[in-house]
Amino acid sequence: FWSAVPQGPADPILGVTDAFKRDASKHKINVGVGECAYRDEDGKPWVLDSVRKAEDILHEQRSDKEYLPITGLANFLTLAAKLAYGADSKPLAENRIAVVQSISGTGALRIGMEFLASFYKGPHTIYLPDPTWGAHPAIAEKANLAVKRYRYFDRKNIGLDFIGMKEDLQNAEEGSVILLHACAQNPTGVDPTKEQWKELSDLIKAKKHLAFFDMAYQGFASGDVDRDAFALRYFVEQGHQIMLCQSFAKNLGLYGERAGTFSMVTSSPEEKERVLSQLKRVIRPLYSSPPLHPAQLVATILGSPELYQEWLGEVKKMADRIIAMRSTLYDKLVALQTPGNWDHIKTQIGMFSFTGLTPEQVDALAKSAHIYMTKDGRISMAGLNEHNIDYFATSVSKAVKG
Ligand code: PLP
Ligand code: TYF
Repeated sequence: FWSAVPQGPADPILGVTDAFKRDASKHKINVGVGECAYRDEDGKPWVLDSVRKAEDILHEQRSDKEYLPITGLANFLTLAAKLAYGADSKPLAENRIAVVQSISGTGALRIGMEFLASFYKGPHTIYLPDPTWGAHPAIAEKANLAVKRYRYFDRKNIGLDFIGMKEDLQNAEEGSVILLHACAQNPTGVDPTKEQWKELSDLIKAKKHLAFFDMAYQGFASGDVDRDAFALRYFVEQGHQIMLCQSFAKNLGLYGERAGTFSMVTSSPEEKERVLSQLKRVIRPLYSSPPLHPAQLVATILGSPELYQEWLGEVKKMADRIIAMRSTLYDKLVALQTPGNWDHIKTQIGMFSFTGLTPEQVDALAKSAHIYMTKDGRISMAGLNEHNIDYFATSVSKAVKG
């Protein structure tokens, strides 16, 4: 039956981890993926205390294992929407946000894009930032949306290409779907400023585009969940009927549990009900209903004042450790008189840094220093810690000096 099935290409991000695993050196460092997950001071995965406590509570509760409704656990949906949109959100109070549980952020993207493909009256073209997370184009194509790119990253100045971005959004056909990373853009670590977000909101509104937010890192950028939701909430305040993919993989450290939501702002409770009825028809043939445990976990934490406060502290701790690593790496590269400007290491936001290292330098680091990162020079700051940062900075400095 299957003799003609060709070997599929390896995931370029996960390939980095394979190479890392094969390397026997004791100095080896993985700042590719695998380490896209947060790591503690000792380079170990960290399960949050708030999550452990929620698991204990759930264990005590001995709840049953009945199916969830197609749209997910009601209490979870309410709490998750409040976290994203803010407790004082107007459309939330007016009961006109349709929210469904999703298989983390990836599943939310698929639900949202399938819904667009079935019901969107505008052009079935989604504009993705260049560059963006590797899975975005594939998810869009599976949902039969045409993919176009808008300029986002200025490789020369290692920062936002705001002029290019505005030009491309301006020139896009009216009513196009624009995917925006809500904060901590993956892979560049470069976000628009508040003022730039305001301009983008005006432009997107004037062009009647639809803003489709991907929020995979709320809290991870600044350590403050409200500050990281600024762009999303501002757009909503300005009357955009946005769509939102929300992931709890990073900010709650629930990677493998697959907790998330997809939501969309509608114009009335009645419209919300119609939209929900169609979201159910997207979900039903995909996986029938979502998993119970991750929703219970998140709802237990967000719904308990004590666990919620504890979790906020833990998000801040993760973000602060990453910010501290940025500053240490910057200081070391400068102290080593590494040619070039390294300001971006400090100014970039979130887990990732686009170092500006060339593919040749990336190769050299793997061969001679056992340091692994993706070909585009992206590093995950979470892969660095007090024990390996000296070696990392010295090796990068050497690679740049050539
Ligand atoms: N969106 C972005 C920008 C991401 O970086 C990721 C994961 O790293 C996701 C979505 C989805 O992740 P998950 O499906 O694990 O929630
Ligand atoms: O960009 C990253 O590194 C994360 C993690 O197949 C990821 O989004 C990457 C690839 C993949 C699954 C997760």
